[in-house]
Amino acid sequence: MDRNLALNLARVTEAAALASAKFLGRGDKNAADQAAVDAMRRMFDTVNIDGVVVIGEGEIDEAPMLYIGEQIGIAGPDSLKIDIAVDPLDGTSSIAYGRPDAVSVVAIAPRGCMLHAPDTYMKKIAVGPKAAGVIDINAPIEDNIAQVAKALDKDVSEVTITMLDRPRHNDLVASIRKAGARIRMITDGDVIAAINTCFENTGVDMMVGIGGAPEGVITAAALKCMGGEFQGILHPVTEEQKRRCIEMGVDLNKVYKTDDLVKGDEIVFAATGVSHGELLQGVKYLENNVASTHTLVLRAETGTIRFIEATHKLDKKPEYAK
Ligand code: VTB
Ligand code: MG
Ligand code: MG
Repeated sequence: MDRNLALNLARVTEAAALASAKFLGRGDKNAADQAAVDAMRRMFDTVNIDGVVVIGEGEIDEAPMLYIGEQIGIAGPDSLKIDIAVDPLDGTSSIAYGRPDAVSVVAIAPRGCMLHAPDTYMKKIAVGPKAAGVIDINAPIEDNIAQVAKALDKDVSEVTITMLDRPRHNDLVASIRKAGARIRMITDGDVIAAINTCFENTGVDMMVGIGGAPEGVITAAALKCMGGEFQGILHPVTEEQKRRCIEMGVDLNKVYKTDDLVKGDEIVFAATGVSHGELLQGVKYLENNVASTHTLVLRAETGTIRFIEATHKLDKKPEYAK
């Protein structure tokens, strides 16, 4: 895969971040999401790829842009055939209510390498590279905690687990407390929460709990690039969601491991901070109509982890990208 695509992916998430950051704290999550989707879609039109959206904003009839199956990029006869997974704004509520850790994310892999995940919930567990290989989503949480503590050479009381703050996690919380580990709750955004496990300075060792399945694929792409581990089990709630899973040919009992979600190592991933976060700074507005962005770019082939700090002269940008 052309390594320069990595910079183009950063451009795509930067554009979505710049467009949606203006809505911080303004109470309108749909407007923020729409701005991110529009900007991302327009920027993709400048990239030389033959892409198909595999993880996107929904079905063709419900999403005018970045719908599943949409052709993306300026495809020529020599352009790369790829699968694209996008979440132009993960954490729409975080933006609407001025909370941390909203991000814009994109992952790509060669055509046929990404799981077509239904828009249902997924039970998830994720760890960084030092604890890769020791987790098992079907084992009791206390066993996973013990394994991770051992792998990280920490006491159980020092292991920090992050999860979405939702009533559906009450039992999980009780078991973790009983085991004696620490919990860091997040209001939204389990993609960046899982990525945080790969960076020691975030203080987070493991991400667990139930979140979106499409985001599970994107998370797996990121963790694979960094040598972390992700496991997920689809968790449809309604009959309609179960029907959708069966229709899409996914196995409701299967543990989807990192490699099942994204095959091979020709993977490129980019995430730009929209609101302020532990790992990525949010978009900031500086003097003279300049804005700054902070982006994480990953490539699985080489394992390179790159942070890109950019300043953008907004007067010089096309309307859609500012
Ligand atoms: C969101 C979001 C997460 O899962 O909360 C969601 O913040 C689903 O959970 O990042 P709820 O329906 O309880 O909000 C994610 O979108 C992604 O997995
Ligand atoms: Mg979204
Ligand atoms: Mg999302």
